[in-house]
Amino acid sequence: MAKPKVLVTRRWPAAVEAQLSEAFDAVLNTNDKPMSEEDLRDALKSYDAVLPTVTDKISARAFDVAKPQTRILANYGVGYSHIDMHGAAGHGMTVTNTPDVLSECTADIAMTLLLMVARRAGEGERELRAGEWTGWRPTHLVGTKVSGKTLGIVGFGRIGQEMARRAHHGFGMKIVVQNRSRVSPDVLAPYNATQVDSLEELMPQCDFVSLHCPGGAANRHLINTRMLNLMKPDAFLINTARGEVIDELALSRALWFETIGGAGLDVFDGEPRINPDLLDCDNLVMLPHLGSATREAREAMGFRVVDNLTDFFAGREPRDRVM
Ligand code: 8YV
Repeated sequence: MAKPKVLVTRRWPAAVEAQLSEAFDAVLNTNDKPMSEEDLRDALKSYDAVLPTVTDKISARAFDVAKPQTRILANYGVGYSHIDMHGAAGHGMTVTNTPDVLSECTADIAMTLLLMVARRAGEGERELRAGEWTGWRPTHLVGTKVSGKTLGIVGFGRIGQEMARRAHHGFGMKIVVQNRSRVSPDVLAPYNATQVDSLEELMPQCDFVSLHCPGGAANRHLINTRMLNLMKPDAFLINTARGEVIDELALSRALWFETIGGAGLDVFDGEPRINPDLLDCDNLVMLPHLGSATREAREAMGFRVVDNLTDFFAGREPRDRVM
């Protein structure tokens, strides 16, 4: 029997590409550029499986194909808001993702941003590299103590829980959680966390707020001017979820006018384009979407995709089916 024809849209870790090439008729996108909507649309016509990443916007228009060949979209990553799920559902496609294997590394990056912005590490590095450091002085780049402070976690899935583990056990932080559904007491207990009913309740009591909810239309601009105004004037906002969750214009104003203490962002609305309003804010640390960027996580994500595909084409239920 012919092997399923599989499109890998970006370069993946070599060990995973090798396995994909062995198990499937895999086509590797060797130029490693984001695919256009047109190319993705064509891909749906000719591949049994498409393996998108966050840079592949599979919009409603891309699904406007009479009889697609594609039966499964095996996403490389946990977030899949770049895939129009109605479009995929309309063609009865299966969609899978790669949860668990990147939770620790993504929480590490959220913690990195939190520490960097609180301790003004980004500002310090920029100053030093610019040759502007004039030496130690008691009032130089004085930041905010992290230990013992209150951390609000928006979205208490796997990554949110890993963030709580680091913050509570490593830094003695008090954890407050907001989640779309009720979190079981057993899940809150290890971090001595309390759940609140709304963001309105969470924002004013936190020294740090870290976003770990899904992106997509439902959460677009969840953090807007109104929410930013509810934050303490010296509180910090961290985003390793999706750029669209924050209204970046509202955030740039809050940073510029210092109505909040600062922010740390790993993701951006319309990335890799960065809203120019953000670039001038000193109290902002920015990273280029590094959440899962470790050798270990990226390989594990790839092998998880291989498992999902293998199960799907063998007629078994893929473990990470999201639709
Ligand atoms: C991935 C991420 O690297 O998994 C996710 O949702 O945000 C990233 O860590 C990226 O999505 C790959 O497609």
